Amino acid sequence: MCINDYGLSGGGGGISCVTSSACVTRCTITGNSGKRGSGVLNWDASNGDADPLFADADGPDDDPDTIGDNNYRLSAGSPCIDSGSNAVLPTDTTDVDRDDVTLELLPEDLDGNHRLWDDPATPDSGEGTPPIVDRGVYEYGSIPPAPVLLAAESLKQHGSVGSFGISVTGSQAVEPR
Ligand SMILES: [Ca+2]
Ligand SMILES: [Ca+2]
Ligand SMILES: [Ca+2]
Ligand SMILES: [Ca+2]
Repeated sequence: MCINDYGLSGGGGGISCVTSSACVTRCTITGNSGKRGSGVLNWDASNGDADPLFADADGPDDDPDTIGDNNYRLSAGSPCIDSGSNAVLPTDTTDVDRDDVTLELLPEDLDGNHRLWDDPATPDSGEGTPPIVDRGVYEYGSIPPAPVLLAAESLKQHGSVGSFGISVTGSQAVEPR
């Protein structure tokens, strides 16, 4: 979630607890302003407020409020790389990789690249078995999953003539042979 110059009614910053008590873990919130109200923001040591080093947070038009051109992908050295928690990855309820498996962990980031991906140049500071998920919706340095053969309507022996249909999933180019 990215919020720029956001003003809550009655004051507060990106997070303001009035009567509730929010618990925040493994998040990066930068530029947050003061707390108001009687609620408690449970902010543990896993969080941070360092600049996430987005590739271009205000986009080519240099305006953070025009989000269409803003680029929230991470840059090298971002504190968000390999610092998330694999345990809180949601399941793939909408089957983003179209493999008919919805009980697996979300396999792709917003670009369709591997959601769990290690940046070897960044020490892992997150939780889980490596590779560690990044904070945010993009995984730094990740690549698209390899195309997977989902089904073949029929199989032909080498040298035989005929046609059959196949379906694949993935975002890399596939060369029929
Ligand atoms: Ca912009
Ligand atoms: Ca990662
Ligand atoms: Ca799936
Ligand atoms: Ca790493």
